[in-house]
Amino acid sequence: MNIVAPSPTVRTTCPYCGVGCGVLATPDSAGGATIAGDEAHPANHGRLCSKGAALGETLSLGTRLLHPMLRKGGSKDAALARTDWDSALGQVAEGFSRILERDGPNAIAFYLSGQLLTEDYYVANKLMKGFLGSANVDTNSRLCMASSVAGHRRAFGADIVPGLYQDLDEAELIVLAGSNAAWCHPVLFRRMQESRRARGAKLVVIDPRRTATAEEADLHLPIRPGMDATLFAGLLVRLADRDTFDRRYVERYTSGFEAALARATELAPDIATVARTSGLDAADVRAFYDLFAATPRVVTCYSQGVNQSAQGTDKVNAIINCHLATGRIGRPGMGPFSLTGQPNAMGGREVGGLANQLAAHMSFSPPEIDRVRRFWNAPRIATHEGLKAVQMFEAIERGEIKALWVMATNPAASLPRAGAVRAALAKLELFVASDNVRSNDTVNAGAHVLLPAAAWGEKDGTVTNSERRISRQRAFLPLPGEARPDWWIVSAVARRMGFAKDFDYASAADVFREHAALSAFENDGARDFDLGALAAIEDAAYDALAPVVWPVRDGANGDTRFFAEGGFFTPDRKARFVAPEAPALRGATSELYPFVLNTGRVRDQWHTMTRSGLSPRLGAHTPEPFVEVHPADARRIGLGDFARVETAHGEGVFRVRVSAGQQAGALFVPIHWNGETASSSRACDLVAPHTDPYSGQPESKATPAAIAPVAFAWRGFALTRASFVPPPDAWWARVALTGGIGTLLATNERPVLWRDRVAALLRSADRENGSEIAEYIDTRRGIYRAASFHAGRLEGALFLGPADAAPQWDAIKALLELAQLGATERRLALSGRAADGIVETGPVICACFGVGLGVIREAITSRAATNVEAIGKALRAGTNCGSCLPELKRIVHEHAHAS
Ligand SMILES: Nc1nc2c(c(=O)[nH]1)N[C@H]1C(S)=C(S)[C@@H](COP(=O)(O)OP(=O)(O)OC[C@H]3O[C@@H](n4cnc5c(=O)[nH]c(N)nc54)[C@H](O)[C@@H]3O)O[C@H]1N2
Ligand SMILES: Nc1nc2c(c(=O)[nH]1)N[C@H]1C(S)=C(S)[C@@H](COP(=O)(O)OP(=O)(O)OC[C@H]3O[C@@H](n4cnc5c(=O)[nH]c(N)nc54)[C@H](O)[C@@H]3O)O[C@H]1N2
Ligand code: SF4
Ligand SMILES: [Mo]
Repeated sequence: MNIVAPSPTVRTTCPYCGVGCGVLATPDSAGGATIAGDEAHPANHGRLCSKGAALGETLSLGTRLLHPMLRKGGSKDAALARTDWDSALGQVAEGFSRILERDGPNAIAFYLSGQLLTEDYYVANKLMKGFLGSANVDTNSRLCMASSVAGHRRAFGADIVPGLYQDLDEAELIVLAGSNAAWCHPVLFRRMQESRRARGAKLVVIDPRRTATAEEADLHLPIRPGMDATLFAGLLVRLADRDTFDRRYVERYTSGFEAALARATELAPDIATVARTSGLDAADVRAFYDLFAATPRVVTCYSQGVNQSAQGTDKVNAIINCHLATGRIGRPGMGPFSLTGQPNAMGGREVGGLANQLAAHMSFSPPEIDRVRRFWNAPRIATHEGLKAVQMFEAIERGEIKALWVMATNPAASLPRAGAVRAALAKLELFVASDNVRSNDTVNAGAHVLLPAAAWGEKDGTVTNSERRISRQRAFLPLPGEARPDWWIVSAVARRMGFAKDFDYASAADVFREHAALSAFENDGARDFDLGALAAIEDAAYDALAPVVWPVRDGANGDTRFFAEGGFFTPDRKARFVAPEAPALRGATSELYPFVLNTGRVRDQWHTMTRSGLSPRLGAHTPEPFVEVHPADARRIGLGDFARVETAHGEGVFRVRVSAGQQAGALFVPIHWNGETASSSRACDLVAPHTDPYSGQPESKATPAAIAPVAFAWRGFALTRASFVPPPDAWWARVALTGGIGTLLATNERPVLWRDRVAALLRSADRENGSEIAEYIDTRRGIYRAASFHAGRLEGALFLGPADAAPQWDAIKALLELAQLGATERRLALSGRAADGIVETGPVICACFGVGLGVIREAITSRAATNVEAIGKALRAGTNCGSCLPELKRIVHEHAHAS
């Protein structure tokens, strides 16, 4: 008898956001794992948000790229065919060598990602910058953290987040600027909420939209898009003429204060001017300024509403100015705090993965180039900055870059002007993509070589979170198929290009030691980023490495804060105040494009959905792409259920959501949907490529746009076991369901005409093997329904009906989960109506326990549970990860006001 040993639990780190929560993964014997929060991890103390908690649902191999693939003949229309590692690596090495020899280092580029591990990132950066002689290595962090990096470097002389998460526990005022932390950094947001409960800390949220985060705030400032620098300039003016001004700190440790104050006074002489330019109530502005001035323990967190702006760096510096002027930096409970997005956005910055950095927080000054060259023993080191992401893809478009390797990012869906990016990719002579999935918008833009990378759970290495804490990601699953870690893939190519001894790594630990050694090389305290104490770490100690905040050098091992007593990394060791330019959005609205299009995230999806999109739990919260519009605009334009949003760069069709939380004249579209998950709802097709002059980060939050109603006469859905391909002119959006896939449909083609597609829809609808199709046709009302059954279970269903009585799938989708349908359930499969006494679940609010809006409303109206705590007790909603607590509160509130 075989006795299967119980699988050990592995400590690892969540692969989603920059909070960097510790995760306990216990693999099962079927390729999956049970997931729990790690109570010993200092970032989350055991908590996980909805995305982290659902990680177990994203481990299946159905969409994975498991073998290297080549497009024969190099044409983008040729089919991809499986190949072996030897041929694939040979193609990549030979192609890069040939193009480098022929056209020089400006003709090649790597485009990397904050979802790579530090070790992967290090090896890719070293190969390109040290051995191929080009600094055309940029990363999706350019779209994400670049303005914070540039702002930190301008103010501090180095890219440093000065504080720690503990500061949020100790702050008395937390300001969130351009951050929807309740949805995007949920575990950290809960930590803030606890601090409010425990210590009465106040929360101010600065965001044009009334987000789930803003709803929780003591004060929400619905700022006019782009105007943050004015608001913080006004704050600087107020701080300067009060006793909160820290003259000692400013005189000893900073320079440039007078010039910054003079500019601030021009931009924001008084509260009335600030209120007028930033579209805020003067009383709110005053309340914010008074609160900030009166509260020494203040942390200002900021994220993409600040960074993703053509003046993002100025916004960052306008915030930092206020902390420098009050000396509120680097001490418990105070400081400016850039929230990083991706799990390893920070690690990428540490290795130098951006085109304007060289390595280990060194840039392109001659002594630094020489130092890195000697450390690497580099034959051909890059001597100047490379192209930043947007410019890199423009160079591809112009045919100047001829070979590109994309790793762990989906630029054809996430870069501004994504339609043009797709077209540009097709021009490449060599286009290599390393990814986890077989199909995404980038791969489908014509990649010639696909390299199967190890995914979360299979790969091993380190990531650094928002507070500079390095944590291990550890493997708990075997490598599937022929997948390999990214560092292994890059090293194998490097060896084939003739650099065998310099890329002779046997493990992630090998790479980490070299990275740590470089950080300490000729450092002696001159550079902030220093992992010297880890440079000789043994394999076993690396495997066991506990989460640790850098610097990690002898004499500084622990949770270090920076700058309480100066010590900046500028030549004179003083911080710089920076005078911001007058704020203005780069793209001006016009008669043709009168709206400002904002883009961002929803609670339960991650970026282009390649992983979160596999989870039925996560899909239930927001199953379809939408555009959010203010009620007055919706009325004026006569918007119905759907709208077309158009900009100078592209267009898309979205479900309309009318919300008073949106400003008049503004639109919001989520970034997640793409060519794999919807027919025509790609946010980045619409976005302008305007970039910040210092950081190169695009203004992804403010593109001039037009919106117009779109009418679909018929609506419905398909439920299938495998994906369903709707006809080309239908609108559709796809979502994972337990046991299958749901496709939401809208069409102008009469439902009965869809009958022709039923066979394709119901894959196993083959009477000979016992499948049967049942149909319901009502030509007068325009209703068509079909369901197919095989061996007693539901194989698929297609429901279409008039738009004003659109069929709902709530009751019927659960049938996909049943192994055997009884007579009632079979009737239900064709009627779609819930049986008496069963409440329709509606859109899922609590992802952890699958509790829908319908059920929550029913509990409130029946008075079974009328507040958030009681709902938790009765339905469990909100009692696990807490991501839905802000929404539960709103639902309770709405009912209280309605009744
Ligand atoms: N659920 C979920 N969480 C995520 C991610 C995800 O995909 N899904 N991605 C992760 C990543 S990589 C990142 S970078 C972070 C991003 O985290 P956030 O930055 O919090 O998220 P966003 O939704 O991009 O944008 C934040 C807010 O900026 C506001 N904003 C727009 N313009 C302005 C402006 O001019 N001024 C101000 N003050 N605000 C403005 C928007 O209305 C929006 O609510 O989230 C991380 N966490
Ligand atoms: N309009 C607009 N555009 C935006 C933003 C916005 O707010 N508005 N936000 C920007 C921001 S902040 C970000 S961070 C980007 C994110 O945009 P992307 O990075 O393009 O989005 P992802 O879906 O995370 O893409 C990651 C890809 O890498 C693969 N992958 C995951 N893990 C690994 C791995 O370990 N190895 C390899 N080789 N592949 C892996 C996944 O399958 C997926 O295909 O989008 C940016 N674009
Ligand atoms: S907050 Fe959620 S997504 Fe972010 S690291 Fe923690 S569990 Fe993962
Ligand atoms: Mo990001």
